[in-house]
Amino acid sequence: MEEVLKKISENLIKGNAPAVEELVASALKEGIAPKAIMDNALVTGMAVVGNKFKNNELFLPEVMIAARAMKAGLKILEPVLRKSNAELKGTLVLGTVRGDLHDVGKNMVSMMFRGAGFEVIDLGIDVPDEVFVEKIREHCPEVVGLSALLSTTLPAMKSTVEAINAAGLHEQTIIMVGGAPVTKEFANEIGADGWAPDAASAVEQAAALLKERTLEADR
Ligand code: B1M
Repeated sequence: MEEVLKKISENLIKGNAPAVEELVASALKEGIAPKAIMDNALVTGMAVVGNKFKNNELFLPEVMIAARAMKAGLKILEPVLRKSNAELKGTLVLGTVRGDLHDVGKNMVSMMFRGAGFEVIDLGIDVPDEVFVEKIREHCPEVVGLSALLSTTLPAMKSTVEAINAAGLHEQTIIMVGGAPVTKEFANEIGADGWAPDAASAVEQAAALLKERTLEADR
């Protein structure tokens, strides 16, 4: 691993947000690809934090500080990714479902969609079903993205999909779901259109589903 990527990872694990911000900026200046910085420094650092948390080597406050450092790094990467894709491909309404406060992964999904040319309406965390429904009505997005990180909030994801169906809004939008406990089988079971294991594949999957829909409409 390049030295600067290793340093970003180490500082993220320590929760040193200013250092992460500075190092991400200098990695970009060195010409390292934004995706490499994301995958080989930020995500790898956060994975170490996750494992340490699981093994009781780190506790909640330290995890929160590491998450803040991750966000500081993402903030620097986002405009760079966005600049490379100016053409608007559609709108994404995105949020972490009710009861769930995790937003690092969701923010990465937001960033990748923005980078791919989508306008992203980010509803934040702990989003109730009715807010998803209201915002879909308001923005008529091509894609709706639901994120969940807790096995205990999977039922909230199911109930959001049900609420979108009940409001008659599913025909006009593609529902994508993801997050660590969300499997492809679960996505099928709750009637989501797409599932992706990571932020980059979420964009690819949404683009493929949108293309499929356009072809169907043309037939
Ligand atoms: Co929490 N937490 N947490 N936590 N936390 C987990 C998720 C956990 C796995 C840790 C563990 O025990 N090993 C565990 C869940 C167990 C389970 O349910 N199976 C857990 C727990 C138990 C809890 C609390 C209950 C702890 C407590 O209070 N006792 C509590 C719950 C609070 C709540 O939500 N109501 C809690 C709180 C927190 C913090 C607030 C301290 C903090 C969140 C800060 C924040 O997000 N702003 C936190 C963190 C940071 C974690 C870990 C360590 C890291 C999560 C993360 O940011 N990962 C996590 C352990 C782990 O994941 N190893 C853990 C990095 C991120 C890049 O990955 O979010 O998975 P991820 O996103 C990925 C993919 O999942 C995917 O793309 C991203 C990568 O490209 N993806 C999508 C995500 N959304 C997608 C949507 C898509 C497509 C792909 O389409 C729309």
